[in-house]
Amino acid sequence: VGVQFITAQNYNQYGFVSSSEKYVFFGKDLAGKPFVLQSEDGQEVISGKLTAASEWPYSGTSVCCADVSKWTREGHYQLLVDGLKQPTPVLIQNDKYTKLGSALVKSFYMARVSVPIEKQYAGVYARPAGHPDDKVIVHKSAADALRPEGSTIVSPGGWYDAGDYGKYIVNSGISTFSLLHLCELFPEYTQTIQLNIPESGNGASDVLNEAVINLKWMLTMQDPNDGGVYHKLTTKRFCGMVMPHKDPLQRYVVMKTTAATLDFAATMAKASRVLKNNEQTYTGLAETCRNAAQKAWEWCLANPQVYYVQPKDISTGEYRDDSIDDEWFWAATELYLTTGEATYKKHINIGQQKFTVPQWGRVNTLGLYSLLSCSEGKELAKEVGKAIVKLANKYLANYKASAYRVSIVKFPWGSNSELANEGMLLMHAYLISNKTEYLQVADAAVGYLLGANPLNRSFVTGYGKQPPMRVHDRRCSADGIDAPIPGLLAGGPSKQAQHDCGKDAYPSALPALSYLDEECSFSTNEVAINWNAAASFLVLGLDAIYQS
Ligand code: G3I
Ligand code: 9MR
Repeated sequence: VGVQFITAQNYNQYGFVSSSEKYVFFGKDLAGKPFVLQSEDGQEVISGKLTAASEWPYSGTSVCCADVSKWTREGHYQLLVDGLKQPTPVLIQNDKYTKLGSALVKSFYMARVSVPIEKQYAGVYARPAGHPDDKVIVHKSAADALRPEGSTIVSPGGWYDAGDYGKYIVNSGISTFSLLHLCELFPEYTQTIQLNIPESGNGASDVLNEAVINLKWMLTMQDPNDGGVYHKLTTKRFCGMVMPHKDPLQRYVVMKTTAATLDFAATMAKASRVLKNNEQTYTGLAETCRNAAQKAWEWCLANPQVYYVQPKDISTGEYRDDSIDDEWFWAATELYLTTGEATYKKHINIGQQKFTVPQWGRVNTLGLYSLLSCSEGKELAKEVGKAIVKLANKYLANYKASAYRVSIVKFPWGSNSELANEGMLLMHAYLISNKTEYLQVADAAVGYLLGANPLNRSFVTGYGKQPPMRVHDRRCSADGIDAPIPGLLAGGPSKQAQHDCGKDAYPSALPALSYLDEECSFSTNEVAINWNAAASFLVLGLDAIYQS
């Protein structure tokens, strides 16, 4: 199968921010050609030459670029390149990233479970309530004397995980954290974000209001008898491509695990700190979260190595993780920052951790982010700063060496979220060092996600010239509306499950080109809360910094 490289220009289709680096990429045949940037009335504003071409091994394509970074004035422009008939429209945005970031967070409202999604908030995407989750069966793997197999628990609310209708604690942890962290790091800015959700105007920020939806569900997943937390709430198998209220399958809570309970503890402890500043709106919730976190921690001390094992009769998402030193670190850190108690502090072993770009199963760096943003973490600031900058420098180097000026070099399942998390890391390096080059790498991640990539497409539904139209999402497939729910980030190119659309369906064996905008492509075109949460942080975090 031939590689379809679109020689047309690849660039941020949403629009550049005035202060960001602005690159427009072209095929190698245009290397060195002169270009001019013109305003709408035909006036030349800057001119220059395209760079020499260089190859991006992940797409096997060679590109050069026009660098129009030095032009910062907002407006609509045209980029004309010698030898190219079509001009490239270039937009420098007035509204920075507020609209895009808000849409990314608004998608969490659209994914709410157990409540109707109402017209006044969701327009054409309004739908009846799905999954009441008021009689969830305790699966054999989760049964004990007080909650025997077949008994039921009440666990409504929260968000659907992804294109499926499961609710998974491990993935909820990092997703909820990312929204909470935005609130903790940028409290004044997040107050200005308006999502038009039922809670809007209640005094708390809408980003927090949305996070609280999932937090409240997470609380119901803790067994009050012992503090342990169920790994997931799920059907035995994935249902068909039907609307939420049409899913006929029985739901279960499955197995308590140490990973889920630690992620729960970390998220609850983090939430407790943020909610403390919102007592008026959420009276008592901060304390509830803190107590739940401590109880979860106690369960983990008594059950330190209970790893998830998928029961034979269950085939939905696993979120299995057998190396949980990073979960211990994260939970201990958040609990220490919330309580100030020495018993947690002694588990904060920065020197013994191998820090990585966060993902659902790699969470220790989330603890570093929290240490950085709390005054209680000050005494560790130097060590924390060093660890973050060391890791960030790897991605800065990737960016500098990249033909597409982007830090991504790996394309696992959800590669787009890998990149969003890299951007989130680089933003923290910027906050520590004040070096703008870190910020540029983060901004370039937005550029790639919105079109500066060899596929020449945006990966966010509803945004950019060529956005995903056929995401793997049951709601989007079954609602009878052509355009998918807006503000969803597609997982992105990956070779991890190229069988999902049948043999030879993918256009290329190269990782960055291994993407299909097809419903069958759950390995590249599904949506998921952890991916949207990382993108939300990236886009709104940059917006907060640009506006400060
Ligand atoms: O941990 C190994 C690592 O040791 C190895 O080097 C690497 C090489 O491929 O693989 C790693 O495991 C990968 C794992 O994610 C952890 O990163 C698996 O190959 C990979 O298949 C797995 O993908 C996960 C996928 O579910 C399949 O289980 C994605 O991260 C995860 O985001 C995705 O999550 C699904 C839920 O299960 C169900 N709901 C939808 C959601 C999104 O697709
Ligand atoms: O829809 C499911 C998606 O949420 C998961 O990420 C994916 C991998 O576990 O599986 C999808 O479900 C498919 C199943 O694995 C195989 N049969 C087809 C299902 C829907 O396309």
